[in-house]
Amino acid sequence: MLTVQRLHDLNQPLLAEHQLQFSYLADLLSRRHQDAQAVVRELVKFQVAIPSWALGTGGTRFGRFPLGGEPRNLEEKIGDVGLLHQLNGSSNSISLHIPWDIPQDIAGLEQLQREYGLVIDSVNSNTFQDQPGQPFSYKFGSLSHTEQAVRQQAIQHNIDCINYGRQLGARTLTVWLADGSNFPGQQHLRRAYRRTQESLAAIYEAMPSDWQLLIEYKPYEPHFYSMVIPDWGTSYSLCQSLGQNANVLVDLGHHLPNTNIEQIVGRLQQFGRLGGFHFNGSMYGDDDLTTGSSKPFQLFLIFNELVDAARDTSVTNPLVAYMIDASHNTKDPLEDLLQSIENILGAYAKALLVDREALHEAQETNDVVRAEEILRDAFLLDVRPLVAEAYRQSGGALKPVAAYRAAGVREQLIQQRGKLSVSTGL
Ligand SMILES: [Mn+2]
Repeated sequence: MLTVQRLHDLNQPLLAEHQLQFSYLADLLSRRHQDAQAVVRELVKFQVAIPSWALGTGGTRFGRFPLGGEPRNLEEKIGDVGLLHQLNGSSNSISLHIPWDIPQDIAGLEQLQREYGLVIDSVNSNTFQDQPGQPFSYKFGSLSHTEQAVRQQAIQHNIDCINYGRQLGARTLTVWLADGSNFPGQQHLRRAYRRTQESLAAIYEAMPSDWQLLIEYKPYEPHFYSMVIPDWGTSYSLCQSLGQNANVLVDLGHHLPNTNIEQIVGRLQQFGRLGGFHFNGSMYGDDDLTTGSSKPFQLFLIFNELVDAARDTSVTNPLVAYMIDASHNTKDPLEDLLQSIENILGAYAKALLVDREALHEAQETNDVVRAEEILRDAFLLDVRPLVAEAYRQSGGALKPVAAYRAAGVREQLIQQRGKLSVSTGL
């Protein structure tokens, strides 16, 4: 952990320039009848959960190149997220993966969470790999498996996840199914769906009434001929069949190239079924790159839909749970997460600054060019002073990545945990 004094000292030399940039932008915005402080307040409120599996190097199926100082247990993972939260004030929650991070000392973990000002927001089940000592294999599926005993084992694992989560105050279970088939004819497509629906219903039944079940979809991988839940339509139909507390989770990397993700986001909000987000960056598929690294305009357009729906009183979508789901092989994972959050906040700030009334008018009068120009005006604005001001108001660093480096955090972590420590995850 950095001391308050250390953060203050790191900010001090940057402060004068920051204030100059912020007041210039605030002045510019007020001429457009927009309130910079109101945007900053929204940014300060915005929180993204950090997954317990993103704190070590990962990211490829072929090899890992640990950089040292990776967290060796859940307690150290909470410490890493606490540090991120200290630097940017935007990562106050953790998404737990079971069984990679089964909580042991509940009282100790709660104490740690309080110290760092963190909550455990969700638990993620894993039926995409076999665990040591597990009676049945998931090689041919889990919740959709042809054999009842395998399905029952997978259902019970999800119920166990709920029970772990309850002890730590979580209220969300996220299910991503790797079930599917690799060859035509391998799996009966309709029966696989029906079995999945029945298994999910059993999990939903066991879930406390103040919890929500988030169902993720993915078009391919690990199975390449068919996935049982390949698209948002399948997720949506499953949620509808389960009840009010089941909602769709959109993972940005889980789409075929060029899919219009912002439209999916808009549709799900229209139906009141957008439950959560997994942020990451994608060039081709589930690449798990830094959020917003290669497609910042797409990220902005997604936030534009989120802000638009949030301001539309006819939309009754539940509160959306924001999480990062990425894992990196070439970057320091903590720096990667700081960059992701910075890009997310930037996209959100720009979406908040879209002149929504003018856009509405342009759309309704079919003024194509004006509508596009309004979006571009907001997108091309340099909102970094707003994001930095949000960090500052949260007690964080004006430039989190630079502060992380200047404070020598990784070097300290290597000293404490060793060069060879390897975090659980993929
Ligand atoms: Mn995901």
